Amino acid sequence: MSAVQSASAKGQPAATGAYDVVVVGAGFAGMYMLHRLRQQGLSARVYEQGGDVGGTWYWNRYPGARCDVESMQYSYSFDEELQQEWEWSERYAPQPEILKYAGHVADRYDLRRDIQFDTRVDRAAFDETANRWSVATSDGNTVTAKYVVLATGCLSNARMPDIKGLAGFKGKVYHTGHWPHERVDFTGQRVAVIGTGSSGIQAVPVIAEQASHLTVFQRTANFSIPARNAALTAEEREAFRSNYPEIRRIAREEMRNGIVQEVPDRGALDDGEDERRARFESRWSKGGLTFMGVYNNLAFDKAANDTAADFVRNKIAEIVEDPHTAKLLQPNDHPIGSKRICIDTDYFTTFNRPNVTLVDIKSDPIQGILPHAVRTSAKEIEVDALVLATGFDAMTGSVAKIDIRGRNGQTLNQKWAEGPRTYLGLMSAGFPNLFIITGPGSPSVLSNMIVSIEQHVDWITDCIAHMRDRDLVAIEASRDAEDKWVAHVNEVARTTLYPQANSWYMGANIPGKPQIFMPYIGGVGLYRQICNDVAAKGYEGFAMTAAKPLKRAVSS
Ligand code: N01
Repeated sequence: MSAVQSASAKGQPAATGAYDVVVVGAGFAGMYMLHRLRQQGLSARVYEQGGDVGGTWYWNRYPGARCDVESMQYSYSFDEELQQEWEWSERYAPQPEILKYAGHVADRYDLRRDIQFDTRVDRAAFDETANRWSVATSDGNTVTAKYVVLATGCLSNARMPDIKGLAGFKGKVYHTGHWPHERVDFTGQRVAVIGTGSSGIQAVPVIAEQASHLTVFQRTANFSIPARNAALTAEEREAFRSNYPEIRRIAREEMRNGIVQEVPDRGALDDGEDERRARFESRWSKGGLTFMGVYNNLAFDKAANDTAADFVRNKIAEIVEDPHTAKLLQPNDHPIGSKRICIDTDYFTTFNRPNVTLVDIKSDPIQGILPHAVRTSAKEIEVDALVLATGFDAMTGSVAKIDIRGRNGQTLNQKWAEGPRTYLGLMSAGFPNLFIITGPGSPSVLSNMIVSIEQHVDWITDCIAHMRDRDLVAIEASRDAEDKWVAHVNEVARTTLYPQANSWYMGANIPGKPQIFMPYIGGVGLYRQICNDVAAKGYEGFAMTAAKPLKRAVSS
């Protein structure tokens, strides 16, 4: 079935002609963008590669997938009725429930009628005379729009590892970021999981319960904190609901990462050893991302960071019964939190199961995949299924797949060859009327994504309304403002321990990708203030072009 047929089969009209805005992606960013544009009376067309809304939650269906931000906070705040009516079942929502929520939002605001599914945007070119984008899609259509908004997601371009022989493997191969829609049952199978980031760490305990044997191939050990997931009680839900507007305001304005939590009043070295251990212990028992918020200097001071890292390493040694396996599972090559910290349910305990083996591929690298086995330099391990939990070409990968041409035909990929360059993460000089939601140079992946998405969408909507009200036809980031912003993003990152890890934040997981710290680490509150100030000063750092007056016809 062609994309056009499939779009119309879903009751959607095929794209016609000209729109005010084309939005790329129908995840949480694209859906809210569409809603806000409609409220402004603007015409919008959304293109989505997947078969339905949900973005990252549409694709990441692997066993054990759930959000690491608590569900009462990982949800839209733009409509009080919506946040009052939705009933989250658990502290951390499982993927199917988040996808159901996305579907509910699409129904509630009747979004799907302007979304064309199963359709990729292949090319977008800016016409400097008309000040319009021409957008070509995988169904063979081309439409035009005054603005293009990239709501392509930060972790949506799954990365297949370049391992010799992978294509010749005779069993099933799965990628966590591109999981089948049908239920996958590993019962009785010998399974290999390659990769121990957040996805692998969530999937391993669930797969271990099904598989006859599970072999986990670990290149880099990761820090992980227990989620302590549980059903939400009516009282817990009510505690949020009765105070939602204020909780959301605090998340937006006062929290670095957009997640309301206790704010630390001291650094790790301000406490003696016993007091420090007690505090870490209390956060470990509570579980979740807030572990890193116990002290205010864990992201900045290596000696402080070491105290937290040692605490977690000791926990791993206590949990994992085999001392050799425990040693391998203890991360020792990066500060805790400098790679995205993982949140798990029974990850380390899983290595006490008789049907689970850990293979350290740093000391015993994978040489290749055989038709029925994984071969390392020391051994061959027979497996029936391969699970690749090898991550994403993060933050820029999905944008790079689109052939985007701005002024003078320059492509965004050419411009970003040495690393992404944006002003505020929102626009890139030379690409007028092209907005990015949670792009590189904005807090995005270092924050509660929905808080950052709503802030970007609201800012972009206000900007478009401002342009319309003043009859302006183009907006573009200035080179100077962009250079200063890129320098600032790097400068702030350098004050932290983050650049010390080979993380996907740095692009270090993709061979050949320029290594630059991509997200803005200044915090969502400060960042929001900067964006608001820029707008209040008449969009300082952006050049805006007025419509040319129409030439009068000369009459004799
Ligand atoms: O990907 P990753 P992910 N041979 O890049 C290994 C979000 N997320 O999908 O570290 C062997 O973190 C790689 O090894 P190394 C979250 O923000 C959120 O797990 O490069 N191994 C690493 O172990 C997260 O950070 C949630 O040495 C190879 C792993 O694969 C982000 O998504 C859940 C390899 C990749 O880890 C990405 O997480 C899931 C190779 N060729 C994801 N190539 C929640 O909300 C890579 N690896 C809870």
